[in-house]
Amino acid sequence: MKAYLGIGTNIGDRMQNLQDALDSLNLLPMTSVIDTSNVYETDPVGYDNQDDFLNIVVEVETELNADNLLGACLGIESGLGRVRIIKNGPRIIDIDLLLYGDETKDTKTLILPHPRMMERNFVLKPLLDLDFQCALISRKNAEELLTDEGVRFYCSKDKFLISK
Ligand code: GSY
Repeated sequence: MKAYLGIGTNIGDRMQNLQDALDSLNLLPMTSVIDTSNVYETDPVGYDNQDDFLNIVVEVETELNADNLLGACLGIESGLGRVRIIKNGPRIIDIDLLLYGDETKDTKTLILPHPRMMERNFVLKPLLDLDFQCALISRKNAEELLTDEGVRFYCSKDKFLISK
């Protein structure tokens, strides 16, 4: 199954945090990173008094089901040192499951598509770098909602080393 993950970081060496997250995703069973967006520097959303984020969106191919993929992402966040102190506050790494194929879901632990993804320029801008296909969300709809506010190109995806 093809899935899209939104990744954000605003503590420490942000590019290294993104690379570490990509390496960890590639180490998951039955899962490969297929492509990543370019990197965007973005104004914090939800809690202003914190540093700017770097954000990317990543396409993975996985045989894990959506719940197990989400669990694996939470495990990667913990493994990379994320601690939850302030709601919407600074974080070494945040990995959100945005889309899992064309699956819709609404449980206590997982809502698909991600309920706030279409309101967030820091998700839409990198998502549109990718050749994403999803019956639930059209490119046109994402393009119409994107405003570019608070989102700046930071560097090319070529800075990442993706090796399986
Ligand atoms: O939901 C992801 C974590 N997050 C971010 C983020 O990744 N980027 C920006 N710009 N703001 C954010 N607020 C939260 S919470």
